[in-house]
Amino acid sequence: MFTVYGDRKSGNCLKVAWVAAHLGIALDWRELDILKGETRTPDFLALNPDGRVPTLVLEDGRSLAESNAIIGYLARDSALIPADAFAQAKIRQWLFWEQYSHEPYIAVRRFQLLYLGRSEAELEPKLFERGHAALALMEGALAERPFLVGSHLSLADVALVAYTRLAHEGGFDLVPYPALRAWIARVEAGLGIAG
Ligand SMILES: N[C@@H](CCC(=O)N[C@@H](CS)C(=O)NCC(=O)O)C(=O)O
Repeated sequence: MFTVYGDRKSGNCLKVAWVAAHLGIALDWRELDILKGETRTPDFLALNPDGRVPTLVLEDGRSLAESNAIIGYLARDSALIPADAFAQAKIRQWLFWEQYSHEPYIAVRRFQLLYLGRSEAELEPKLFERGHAALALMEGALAERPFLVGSHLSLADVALVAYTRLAHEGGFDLVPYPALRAWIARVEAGLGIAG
């Protein structure tokens, strides 16, 4: 069985829990509290020198970090990754984009407001501007198709829904993004997670 070190407040960690549940993969989930520094202990750093969750550990002791690498590994050979090479490349496009152009604004703003207790005035304006730019880009894509890649739920949807569905907790109003809201509901239904 796989062991996963994670924090259920984290969208990055929830991606792993959702993919495993969706594919019927059993996980031994070890909950760590990032706010208490539990990812920076010597024992945990021996597993992942980057000191972050999620971290997956295989039965033979090998470990894997980075949420999108982990879900890609768990979902290999599943319908979450279509066989078509271009569709696979599009999924990777969304996964890289999520880490560079979406999560650093939407998830970080949520973390600073919700967990660090900062006020809106204390936050860098760039987080709000670039977060909305990411949401607008997704709205444009989802106005044309039901899922990010093709017409079925894929790993791209799992990765992107993690923080998009929590964007309101980061101060992002989703009312101006109707296609995005409909997509969130579709992905939540596909993954069987509460709306
Ligand atoms: N790019 C990484 C980000 C991982 C990450 O930043 N994890 C946060 C929780 S969302 C964490 O472990 N923070 C604790 C720390 O930095 O000590 C991924 O997608 O897995």
